[in-house]
Amino acid sequence: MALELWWGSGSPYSWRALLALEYKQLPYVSHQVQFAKQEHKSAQLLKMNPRGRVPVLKDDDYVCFESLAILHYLDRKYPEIPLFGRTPEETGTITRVISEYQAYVEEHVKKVMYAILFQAAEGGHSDDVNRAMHLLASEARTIEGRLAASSWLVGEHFSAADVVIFPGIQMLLRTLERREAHELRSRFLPVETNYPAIAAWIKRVEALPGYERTYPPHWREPRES
Ligand SMILES: N[C@@H](CCC(=O)N[C@@H](CS)C(=O)NCC(=O)O)C(=O)O
Repeated sequence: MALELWWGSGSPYSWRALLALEYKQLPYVSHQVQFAKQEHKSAQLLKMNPRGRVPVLKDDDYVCFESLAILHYLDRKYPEIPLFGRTPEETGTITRVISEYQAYVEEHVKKVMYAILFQAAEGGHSDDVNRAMHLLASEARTIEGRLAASSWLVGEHFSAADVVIFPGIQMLLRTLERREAHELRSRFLPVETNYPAIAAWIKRVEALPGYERTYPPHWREPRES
């Protein structure tokens, strides 16, 4: 039986699962769910993931959800092209970099995205959002430092650290391009000037085989603003 993945366009967590499958060169049946039609809350999906969220992976009878769990499952089940390192030390560092991202970065990305996409403020962002941007700029400096020293976030190979962090950074950059973010973006954009090593890393990820199949389809459509 084939691997099957249910995913949504623009979901950074779904993007992780897609990147992992493509990087590991695993054939899979792709089921894009339409958030607008609430397809992620269908009986079939709720049966697999009672939280009604994507991504959801199915491999024969085994169902896995939560993007990080999916990455671990795929790596244990299909170890040929590893995502969690080739040595215990690499595994430790990859896991640490992911943990740091989850502990110190992700909530700020979400805060900025929420403020720009859903509160649609044109200016006068709250202290909270400005603080989140300040913290993000400092965390991005750390990531920039890692990428100035090596091609990938950990070691000489693309890894789960890149898979986890890349979609979050892409979401942030896309959010900052919006008109409503004009007061927030100056520290970040253009990324090539402010964070040249991150910009070069984005290009390296984009050049990976199969990357185009992971790119959120609705991002190719013209934007409202
Ligand atoms: N912690 C989960 C988060 C999954 C998640 O929140 N997915 C969002 C899309 S980005 C979703 O399905 N949201 C639908 C909803 O909350 O109703 C993971 O890592 O997979």
